[in-house]
Amino acid sequence: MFQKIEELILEVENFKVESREELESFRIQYLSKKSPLTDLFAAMKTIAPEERKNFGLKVNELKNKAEEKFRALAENFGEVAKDNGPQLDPTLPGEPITIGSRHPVSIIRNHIIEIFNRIGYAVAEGPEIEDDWHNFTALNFPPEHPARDMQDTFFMDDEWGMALRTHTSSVQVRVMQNSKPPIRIIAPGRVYRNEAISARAHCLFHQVEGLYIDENVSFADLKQTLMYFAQEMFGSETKIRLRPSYFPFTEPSAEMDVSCNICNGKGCNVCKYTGWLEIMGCGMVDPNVLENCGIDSKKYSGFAFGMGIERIAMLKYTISDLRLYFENDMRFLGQFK
Ligand code: 2NL
Repeated sequence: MFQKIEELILEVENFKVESREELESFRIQYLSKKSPLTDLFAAMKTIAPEERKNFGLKVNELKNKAEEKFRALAENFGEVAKDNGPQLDPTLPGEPITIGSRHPVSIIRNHIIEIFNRIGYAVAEGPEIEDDWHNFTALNFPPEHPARDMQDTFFMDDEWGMALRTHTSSVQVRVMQNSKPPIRIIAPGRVYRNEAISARAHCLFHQVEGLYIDENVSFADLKQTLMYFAQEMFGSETKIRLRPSYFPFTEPSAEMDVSCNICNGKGCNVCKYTGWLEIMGCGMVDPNVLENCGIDSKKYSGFAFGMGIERIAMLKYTISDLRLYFENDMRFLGQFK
């Protein structure tokens, strides 16, 4: 038996392979089911136990030699095949790739960021899971204040009152605590409310808030900044109007409307025949808020504003249902390039 294996090893070593056909006969002769290897492995059982180990080693040596030779030769012929001319025609047009597109919320968010970058606003970010102080107390919502009811969110039952932030004002609070005026930032991001999902409400939406603090910042600066924004976003003919409003963190406060860009102010069902569309809230930062965040309210003043990105996108693209933003329907998403 051992003698036979030695002979087979020599045969493998000396086997001449000069073509693909010869390589195939080598494979059939030494590596296929019909090769002596199959019989040798089967014979293992019949070998006396004290000789079995050596026998096994020898059979494996044969197997490895044959496999190695086959692998090396196959590679060789592979090389030759390439040199003989490619199987692949590189002049054929490529497989078409479907190119994705940005989500409308991302497109509008980037556009808002770009508009404010141009006038010196930097982007600030912060945690979506926020403590009670940064989301409410610092912003002049004392515990038990009724304005907290309007911003019901998802609370954790812990000692800090951790909750999903209801606005990105909490990011601005952190910036005020950690830096000195002048401060000029916008804070884009996800915010949460405890709302049943409908065409007009969602428990998750996206906001951009802005904050400008320096010496002598006035309501006129607020108005001019927001007019610049409105005209960059909706077109240079856009008019704005400010209506008095209330927020716990600003005084005075206002809602800003832009002239309806669908009917040009003549009245249509999007603007409900008023000619105006509400797009954001704004106001002068309440001195209490500045003091809470370690800024001297005698020396500094500032304005802040906040808008919902979905709302701006709805007006730009005439999207009628908020749920479309979150359903990931490709027929909807593919329309915004
Ligand atoms: C809205 C209204 C607003 C602010 C956000 C703000 C932030 C700080 C201090 C004072 Cl740190 N104010 N933000 C001010 C007025 C309105 O958002 O309707 N957002 C969707």
